[in-house]
Amino acid sequence: MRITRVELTHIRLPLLIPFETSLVRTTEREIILVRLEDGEGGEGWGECVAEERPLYSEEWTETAWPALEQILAPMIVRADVDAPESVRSLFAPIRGNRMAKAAIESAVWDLAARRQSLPLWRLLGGTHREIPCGVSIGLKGSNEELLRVIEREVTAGYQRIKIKIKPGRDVDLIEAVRSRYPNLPLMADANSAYTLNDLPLLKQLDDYDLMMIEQPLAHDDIADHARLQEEIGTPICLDESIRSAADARHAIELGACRIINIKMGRVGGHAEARSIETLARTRGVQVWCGGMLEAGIGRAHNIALSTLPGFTLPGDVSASARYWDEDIIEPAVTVSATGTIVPPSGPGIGFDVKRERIAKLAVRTVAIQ
Ligand code: OSB
Ligand code: MG
Repeated sequence: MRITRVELTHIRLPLLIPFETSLVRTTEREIILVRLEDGEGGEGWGECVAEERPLYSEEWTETAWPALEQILAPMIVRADVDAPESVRSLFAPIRGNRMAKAAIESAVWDLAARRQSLPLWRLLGGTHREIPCGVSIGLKGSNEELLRVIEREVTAGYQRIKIKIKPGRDVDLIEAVRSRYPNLPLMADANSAYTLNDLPLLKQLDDYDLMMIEQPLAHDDIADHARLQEEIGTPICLDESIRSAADARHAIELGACRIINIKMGRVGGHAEARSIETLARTRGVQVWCGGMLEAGIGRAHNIALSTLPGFTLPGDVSASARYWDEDIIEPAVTVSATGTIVPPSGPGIGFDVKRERIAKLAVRTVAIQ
């Protein structure tokens, strides 16, 4: 297979409701979309999950764009890509830039699946015919507002609720949610807001029967998480710290986590995500699919990835209507009354890309051939 053309489109897409974490309040996404052509009428789509500022990771939209345009797109158009698995080694000499790499790598997977008339999830080796879904709820103005949002999501059928916490807004939030919902599958994501000095507070969270605490300590740390996991009963789930299968192995071997949040973009693509899934499954570590406020193309890739056998816990993959007034794919992603998504049966990502809508949202576009 040859990639004859790479089209990059930067779109601006306003969120229906601002999303606030310990790091940032996001009101509008700046997303780079990748469209590949094989010169034989085939196309493949990918979405770069880099954010508007380098807060969650070093990568952001304005570093991903030149990485894609000047480095990765020229590499892929010059290469002979025998299989989507080989893109990982093609890009291996380039350090970092995982989100940019994943945008192209995932588009190659979509293209390959379409060329074989297979759903992407089947090509990836997925087995689940239905994936369990949770929601990630940002920090809100008050506990009452947070409880109203949780009420809505629980009524919609979502199987677990993740809330964001930060110093000063942790125990009280969790206490409020727990007293209203004693049996709710509940977890908290700190996005690196704590240090080992906060040990007394993190120990207190053991009283609330959380499914897990996500990324309490530094974004690039594994060792302190291992020390923390020895001290607390709540399972630690790592997000930011796991950038590769090697990181996942180190974290598992050191006891730094009992659960891993896999984000295809954070680890450089589907092949690396799959390696982490396999490793975790063989070591008895549960995984789930994280989210990065993706538009439809990224969301479709997350759905496909979530069908792999090791993805046993509800992920942060939820309905398009929670994010956008109109998605960039058709049909929009919907969730059943029991909080599940059924992976589509069409070829590739299995959704139609709304090219006119993308053209309307476009801020800049460039083609590399
Ligand atoms: O830490 O999981 C995270 C969104 C952007 C960046 C980081 C994270 C998140 C989320 C939202 O929690 C998940 C989603 O709904 O896409
Ligand atoms: Mg997280």
